[in-house]
Amino acid sequence: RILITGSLGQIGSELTVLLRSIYGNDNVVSSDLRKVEGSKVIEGGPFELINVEHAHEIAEAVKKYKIDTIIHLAALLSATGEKDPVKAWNVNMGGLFNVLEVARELGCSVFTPSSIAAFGPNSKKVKTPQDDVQRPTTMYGVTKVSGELLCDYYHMRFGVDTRGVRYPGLISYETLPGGGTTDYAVHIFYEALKNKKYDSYIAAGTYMDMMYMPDALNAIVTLMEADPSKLKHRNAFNITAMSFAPEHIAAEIKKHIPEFEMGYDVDPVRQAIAESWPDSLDDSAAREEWGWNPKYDLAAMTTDMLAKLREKLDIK
Ligand code: VAH
Repeated sequence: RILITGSLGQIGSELTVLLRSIYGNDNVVSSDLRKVEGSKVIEGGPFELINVEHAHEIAEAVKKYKIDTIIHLAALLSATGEKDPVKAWNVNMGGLFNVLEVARELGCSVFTPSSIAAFGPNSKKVKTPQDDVQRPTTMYGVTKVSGELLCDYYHMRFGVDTRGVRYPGLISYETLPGGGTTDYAVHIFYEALKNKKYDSYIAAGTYMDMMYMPDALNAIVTLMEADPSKLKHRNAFNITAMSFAPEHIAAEIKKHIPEFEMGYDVDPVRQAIAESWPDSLDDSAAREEWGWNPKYDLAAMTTDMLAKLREKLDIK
């Protein structure tokens, strides 16, 4: 059985539904800090209230449901983390440490995501290699690098089967992301449909790696089912599907909504975070070691996002 932490988040809310469709509702236990009545995550199968800063709550759920795999998603993202770095450290590192300790004691595998945020200003900017300098300048990035090292340690020292990917910005229509830097690429779709205008808080010319949620979810299933003997890396595979700047996604949206107008109202804090990250990743290691192969590029994602959001927002 699988336990997912942070099930009500941007990734968790969709991963829970997907894994239940693959492995069966009762084999996927969702959890989060709080309950949201009526959410598919809660109605569709077993749910537990878990604060990942409390190790015993994780351990109790693992014992209760005989969990063998923990997918640990509960974390504060980059912009939120800069508003409260102490909380970001406590939740991101405290939570991960607790998950790894429970996994070590009770024999679970662990998937937890890292991020392009694990790189910093002196990492190679374009086609950042799988193994490169990592001196991130956000607390979120510090927790991501530390998390990668902690997961490697628990694998090396205790044999815990830890795996993970470095996600780029994730774009989806089910659940709004909470406090990321890349989230302009999600908000732009809502604004384009509702107001035919969007003022980007990230400046033109600022490249970041991005990925559509279906590819992001598929990466978790494929990596967790991969033959471990083929994995030279483990916790921090670079993966990406596209790299673009705000003007590129605006131009793609204009192909569908010609009257859409893109404006800029740059937020210095999130702009500085974005500029400290790579422009693009080299994801050849993931492709070679476990067959990573994204399906959605900017055009395909834009077409699907607009169609799904028109339905969700009931906009013709
Ligand atoms: C953020 N969406 O913006 C997250 C992600 C690579 C970006 O880590 O913080």
